[in-house]
Amino acid sequence: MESTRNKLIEILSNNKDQYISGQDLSEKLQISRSAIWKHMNELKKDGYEIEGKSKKGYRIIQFPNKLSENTIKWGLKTNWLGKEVIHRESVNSTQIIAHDAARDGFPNGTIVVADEQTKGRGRITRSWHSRRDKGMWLSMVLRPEIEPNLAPQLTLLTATVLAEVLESYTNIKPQIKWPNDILVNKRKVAGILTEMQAEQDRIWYVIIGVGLNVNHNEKELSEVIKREATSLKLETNKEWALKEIIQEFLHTFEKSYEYYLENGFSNIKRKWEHYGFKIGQEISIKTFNEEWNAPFLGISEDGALVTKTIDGNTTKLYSAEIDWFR
Ligand code: BTX
Repeated sequence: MESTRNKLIEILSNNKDQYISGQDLSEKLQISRSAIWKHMNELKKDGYEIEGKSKKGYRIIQFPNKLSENTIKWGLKTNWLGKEVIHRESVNSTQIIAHDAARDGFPNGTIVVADEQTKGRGRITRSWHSRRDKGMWLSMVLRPEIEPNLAPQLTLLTATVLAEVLESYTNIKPQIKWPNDILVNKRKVAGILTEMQAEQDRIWYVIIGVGLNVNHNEKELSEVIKREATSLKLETNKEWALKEIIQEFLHTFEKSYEYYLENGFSNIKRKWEHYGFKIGQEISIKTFNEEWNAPFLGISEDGALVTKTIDGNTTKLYSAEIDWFR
């Protein structure tokens, strides 16, 4: 039953500019015309808008706002990213599902999307708050032919893609806080988590997880993260269609990723620095034995923070405690 229905949606999606007759549908799906009619009514109940015209047949006009494999694919302009979509209503973490998919041989460009995560992961042992239907909780399976030590560049690339999409699509002014928090008005709207399986000189696969707060109101950003987090809705006073944001993100990511694989990192570095939070300004730095103030000069090819030592020499930092908001 379920699979007939999915097939029906698929056929209608592929024919979106023209009508398809009840007769054709019944032949393709091997079910009676009255069964088709029943399916159509069910789809309408779920929020699909379907036009039925006598003599011409059926045509799909609008997908429901709910996410599903079909709604994500319908109207997606990519060539390979998101051609395979795994959508779940509720998962522990899309990262875990994506790792399983990658190990099971799902192709480069497979994406995993969930309405809700019950154990969303941040970096190290931190967690990521992923409320049902309120944000983009998405992981991508990628199989890049680059050296494993270049993988951090993919995180920086993802951050620039997110910043570009937010700026062009929602008209807000995002900034990237090193290494990869996306801020709007100094509050975190998105985070990125890159995980990989690799041997010394070869990447098996990379999973890039992106969490973006979209339609949360003040109350829905839980107490713990409220003061440091925001959502697109809070910043723009309007609700956003998750499906469209996902599609914009995937489309922009695919283009930037292909460009990066062909041309290297320099363009990404430039873009990252364009959005970089506090670039050119003084920051407070703390390493395990020293504390000092110095200008944030930019990022290096390997994603390190470029700054000055206490003696004034240019240096790269890979990890340090930075007080960004002093
Ligand atoms: P991070 O370690 O930089 O950020 C985690 C920290 O951010 C938390 O400790 C908390 O303070 C804060 N935080 C938690 N949830 C939110 C939120 N919704 N908005 C703003 N701040 C928050 C960043 O880690 C990486 C996050 C990746 C999330 C994606 S979602 C899809 C995929 N699946 C999964 O489990 N993780 C990734």
